[in-house]
Amino acid sequence: MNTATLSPATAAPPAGVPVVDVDPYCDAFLSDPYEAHRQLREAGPVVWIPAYGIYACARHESVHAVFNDHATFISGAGVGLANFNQETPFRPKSLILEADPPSHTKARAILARILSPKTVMQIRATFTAEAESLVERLLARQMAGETIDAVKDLSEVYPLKVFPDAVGVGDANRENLLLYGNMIFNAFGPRNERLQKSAELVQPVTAWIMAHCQRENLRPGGFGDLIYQAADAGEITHDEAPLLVRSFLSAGVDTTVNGIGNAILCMANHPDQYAQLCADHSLARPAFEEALRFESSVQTFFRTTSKDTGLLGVQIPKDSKIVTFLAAANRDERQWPDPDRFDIQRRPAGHMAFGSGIHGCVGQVVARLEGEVVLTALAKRVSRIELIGAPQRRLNNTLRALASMPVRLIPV
Ligand code: 8QM
Repeated sequence: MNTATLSPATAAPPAGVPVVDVDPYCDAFLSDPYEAHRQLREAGPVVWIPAYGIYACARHESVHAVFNDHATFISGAGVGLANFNQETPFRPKSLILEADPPSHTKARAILARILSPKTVMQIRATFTAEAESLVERLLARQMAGETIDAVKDLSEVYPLKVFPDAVGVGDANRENLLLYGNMIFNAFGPRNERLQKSAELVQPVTAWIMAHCQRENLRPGGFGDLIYQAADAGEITHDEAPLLVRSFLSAGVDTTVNGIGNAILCMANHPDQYAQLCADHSLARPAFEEALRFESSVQTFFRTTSKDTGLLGVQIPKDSKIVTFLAAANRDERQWPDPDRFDIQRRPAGHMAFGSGIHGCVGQVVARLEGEVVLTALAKRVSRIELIGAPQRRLNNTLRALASMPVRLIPV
């Protein structure tokens, strides 16, 4: 891949904007981002990161402001570091993520209808049964002497079962969805070695993904087929349908895999909190929500300015890239009391883990369902989650991801 288009490290800092000299894509930052997040918040509502020549927001107030002015802070020029006004996107642009009104509005309406609360009511029983049977199988394997990995055996397994089932994708080779997710979330960052490595594996995976966006490979009545029904009804063209199905396969797996993985890790690291959940299963939803605030799956997204603008006292010229640190906003002491405390009694409404505004996660009802039913299934059958080895992170340019988490599940 060509690295010559990296924003120059020499880009002159704009006058009057605080400079924060961090590399949000180096191993140290990604391994433990929270101190650097604090530094970014402290420096001001809008700062400059010279290594990439970009503006950055890490406070809740500024992240919220960017997401809620979609006319100034556009998505159509890409929501990663690359500016699509200046370079070609690495894949055809998403019709929803990398789009602005009015075309975004049309795509969004279709996905919002498919991923509605009514749909969630229909899939709830199946999603619950799958979570319960998975936990049961893990306990049986553990009883037979196996060590359980809460990532490899649980947080990767569960979404890879229920979500592609709902979309209508066949069983074979679903792990391709994880390889694809790892690549596209790396691709929102710079063209570094991390992206390079994940992209090397991806060519056959991309072909598999595109094949599974075709109607003949999607179960009639599944989410994917419903996109084609919208095309039949004339809401989008038949050419656009596969690209919209691709959004399910891009956004629907690696995000929930890590949302669930991070939530389980929070529970293992905070046994007092897990005990509260075991005592009151109705805390599963707020517990998952707090885990999203505490360890946000998606750490960063970019916007591009459509015009010269001012943001909380800082002047930003047209066609600038601005990175929003969702995860830093979620630990902003200006917004949350004692933000570094994981507390499932907190009701963290207004967290930025699903974004905000017109691009706020359209699949969040399904994501929340998955998190809720997995935590409930655990709370019913497991009284304690003990780490029996150091959890390993999978460093990704955008995701707060896990590679492994060996655990002992203490049955109730
Ligand atoms: C991130 O392809 C897409 O439409 C798409 C890809 C990734 C996401 C969203 C949409 C936010 C989870």
